[in-house]
Formats: sequence, structure tokens, C-alpha cells
Amino acid sequence: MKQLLSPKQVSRAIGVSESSLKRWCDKGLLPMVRTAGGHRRLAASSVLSFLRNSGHALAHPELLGLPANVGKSISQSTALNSLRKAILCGDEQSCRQIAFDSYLSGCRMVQICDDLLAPTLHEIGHAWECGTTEIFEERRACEIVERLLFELRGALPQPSSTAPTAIGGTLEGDPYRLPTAMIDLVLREAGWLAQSHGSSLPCSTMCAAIEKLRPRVFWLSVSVCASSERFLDDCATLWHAATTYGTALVVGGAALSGELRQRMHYSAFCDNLGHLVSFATALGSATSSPENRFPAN
Ligand code: B12
Repeated sequence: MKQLLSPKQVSRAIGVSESSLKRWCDKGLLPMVRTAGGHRRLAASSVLSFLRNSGHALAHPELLGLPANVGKSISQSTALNSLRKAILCGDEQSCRQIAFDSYLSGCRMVQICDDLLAPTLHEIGHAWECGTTEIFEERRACEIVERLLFELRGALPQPSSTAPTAIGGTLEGDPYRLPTAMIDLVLREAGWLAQSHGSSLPCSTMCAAIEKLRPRVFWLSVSVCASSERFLDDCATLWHAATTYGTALVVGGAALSGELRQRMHYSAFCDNLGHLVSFATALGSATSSPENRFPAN
């Protein structure tokens, strides 16, 4: 998606006159920035946010760098059914359209991840288990979702440099990249300076990241756990680093059984990304004043 747009491009994309657009800008409905040369520019993320809030149609989405048919209102059940079909046949453009239509229809990123992308991937996993889906279809679906997450991230405004920070990823031996990329996306939407460090990270480098970056939150996504003992050792090391630097350790993922959790320390466990966002929002407001930090017990 194009990041900065001229008033002319935006007015043509929305299908209104440049003077109407400037009026919206003057009323503060659409924030504008000026380039070093004094030219007016609009951030694509602000334009999308204006369209979401106003329900205004999009006449030429391609001028914003979006697929040509984006901008139709779509219900969640239609989105889910259409995404299932599109992703299985590798129709990436339709997947992109469904994701952006959902976003423009008012769906939050957290709903897109928890209620649209995750169930679609769960189904693909089930179909693979039953032998009705080929491995290549599963891998292709993952590649598509990874690219979509990256593009959806580009649709969000840049977080403020004073926003609380969150980092995270998966431990060595856990190759699952999508949950951690989704966490990055939903925390950014919630106004956090979030950055996924990806998958298969040695525990020592996670601790080094906590020490160097001093995040408010470190998330650990756990989709597989080959050795419980090694995993629990790593978790104890991570917990020690987190408490040393006043970082909240948030854990989640399909492989985190109740049995494992009973033997670990963490600040919060969440079943889904909606829970994570609620926790982060409470933590973010509780720690907005510097003297009110999360206690490191
Ligand atoms: C894609 C995929 C892979 C890909 C991943 C590629 C990638 N780039 O990520 C690869 C190819 C690596 C893979 C490999 C294997 N896979 Co696989 N895989 C999947 C699949 C289809 C989707 C996984 C996914 O991304 N889901 C989407 C995420 C977003 O959903 P989620 O994990 O449930 O996460 C949600 C919540 O748990 C939560 N959450 C997750 N993490 C966190 C973290 C925090 C902090 C919080 C708050 C919340 C949270 O929020 C998310 C959104 O709601 C699943 C099916 C499934 N049920 O998920 C099988 C699945 C997990 N795989 C399975 C299997 C068997 C394997 C293999 C053993 C296959 C093989 N024989 O080689 C290997 C094992 C790899 C290994 N080293 O361990 C089985 C696991 C069965 C089991 N119970 O153990 C599943 C369930 C498929 C199935 N139905 O049989 N797989």
C-alpha cells in the first residue's frame, strides 16, 4: 500500500472533489501532513481510518495501492466462507480483498486474526490431518496469510514513539510464525510499539532482547513443545529476565497445556488475541505514568 498520498490521489480514490477533501481536512476529519517542500500529503492509514469511521465508499481503491474491488461492506460469516474457499485454491488477490473489506467494514485487526484467519488455518490443519488437503496447499495458505499480515500492518498508523513497547516470538524448535506476527499486528492496533522477533529464537537471545530493549511486555507464543523439561527451563530463564527488568511475560498458544502452565511462572496467559489486547490495554493505561510501573515480583 502507498504510504503518503497527495490530496488529488485521495479525492480520486474516494470519488469526491478536491475541495470537499480539503474541507474534511480543515475540519480535522482527515489529518494532513506537509512535506519538506510544503506539499500536502495524507497518510494512507489515516485515509483508511476515515473510511472505516465514516462508512464512505471507495471509488478507486487501486489508487491507494489496494486491490481494485476493495471497499464493499462484508459480514463476518461471508468473509469466513469466502476466505476458506479463496485460501484453499491459492487465490491471494481474493484473500487480500476479503481481509481489507473486513477492515474497511469496521472489523478490528484482532477480530480479523482471532475470528477469520485463525479459524481458517485451523480448518486447513484439520483437512490436512484428514488427508483432504495437500501439504503444498497448507504451505501456500501460510505464505498468503503471512503476506496479508504484513500488508494489514502497513494499513495501521505508525505507533507513537512514546507508546509502551512489546516484543516477542517463539522459542527454538517452534517454527510457527503466524501467531507471533498476529500479536505484533493486534498490539500495534492497540497503540503499542510492538515488534515480533519471529520464530525459533534461542532463549538466550530472548533474554538479551529483554535486557537491551526493556519492553513493558514480552510475549511468548507456544505452538509446539517437543521437550517439556527443556521448555520449562527456558521459561524459568525468561521469567527471571522479565522480572529483573520489570517486563510482563505474557504467554499463549495451542501447545500451552494446563499441565505445563502449572509448572511455569508468567504474568498472564491468554487463550486468544482479544484477551491479550484487553490485558495490554489495562497494562498500558496503568503504566502511562512513569512512576506506576508493573511490579516485578
Ligand atoms: C501452518 C501449520 C504448520 C506450518 C507452520 C508454518 C509457519 N510459517 O508458521 C509448519 C509447516 C511448520 C507445520 C509443521 C508441522 N505441523 Co503444523 N500446523 C499448521 C496449521 C495448519 C496452522 C498453524 C497456525 O498458524 N495457526 C493459526 C494460529 C494463529 O492459530 P493458533 O496457533 O491457534 O493461535 C491462536 C491462539 O492459540 C492464540 N495464541 C497463539 N499464540 C499465542 C501467544 C500469546 C502470547 C497469546 C496471548 C495468544 C496466542 O491466538 C491465536 C489467534 O487466535 C495447524 C492447524 C491449527 N490447528 O492451527 C497445524 C498443526 C498445529 N500442525 C500439526 C502437525 C502435526 C505438524 C507437524 C508434526 C507435521 C509433520 N508431520 O511434519 C509439523 C511439526 C513442526 C514442528 N517442528 O514441530 C498439528 C498438531 C497436532 C498436535 N496436537 O500436536 C496441527 C494442529 C494440524 C492438525 N490438525 O493435525 N505446521
